Amino acid sequence: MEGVFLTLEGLEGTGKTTNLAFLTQLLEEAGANVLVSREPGGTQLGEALRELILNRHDLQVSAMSELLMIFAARAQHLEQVIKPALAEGLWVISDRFTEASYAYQGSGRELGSAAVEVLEALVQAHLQPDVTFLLDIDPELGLRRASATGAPDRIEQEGLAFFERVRSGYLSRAEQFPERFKVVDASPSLEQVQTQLRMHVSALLNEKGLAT
Ligand code: T5A
Repeated sequence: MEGVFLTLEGLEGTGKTTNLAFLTQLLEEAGANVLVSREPGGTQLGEALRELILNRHDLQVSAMSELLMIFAARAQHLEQVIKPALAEGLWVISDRFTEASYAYQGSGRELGSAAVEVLEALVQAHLQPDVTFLLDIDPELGLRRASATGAPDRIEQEGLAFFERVRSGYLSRAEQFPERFKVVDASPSLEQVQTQLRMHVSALLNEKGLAT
């Protein structure tokens, strides 16, 4: 039996971490076996690369090097964690995946989508998430929320214009792939955000034959 692959995307402070727990709970209550992971990360190599990408403020990292390290982490994550879990029939939720590369490196760093597409084809072949939840938020509000959670990492130190480009990148991908993306307005209260998520998850569980 093949599992189900869900990804959670959005700007910093949009509520991914908070809502990951909520999604997991909804799925487990419906009887799904859930595996939660994250990118960059999810494996020992991926977590080491994450540290280099986000927290080594002493290193110079070009946009292309950043993209390649993220895909190196993703290749390991896919082989070691995601594919085996899907093969076992688990529901895998990844806190960020390739849509973040289109949004942050393709749009934010202005590398363009073609560079991301080449690596996506090489690393993933035809594997795509079944559903991508995009928590959409105005960057100013997202960054304000994120600033409450600790010191900014290397990417969080970017200016507002960068995050505006990231947001437009996400939204234009959502327009391009309306079947896979579920866009959720992340600006209202947590309760209102979770009402929207619950609606999408109920539809998905029905589609997969699991009662809610
Ligand atoms: N990256 C990653 C790339 O550039 N390319 C890639 O391909 C990939 C995979 C990873 C970084 O790596 C980059 C993107 C990122 O810069 P990350 O670990 O995913 O970073 O983390 P961040 O997005 O930085 O995580 P944050 O913790 O900042 O944001 P979250 O998880 O979206 O937000 P969360 O849940 O921690 O919430 C932030 C605060 O807001 C509150 C929460 O309680 C918390 O205090 N909150 C709300 N408050 C009011 N109303 C609501 N609706 C709220 N929802 C949450």
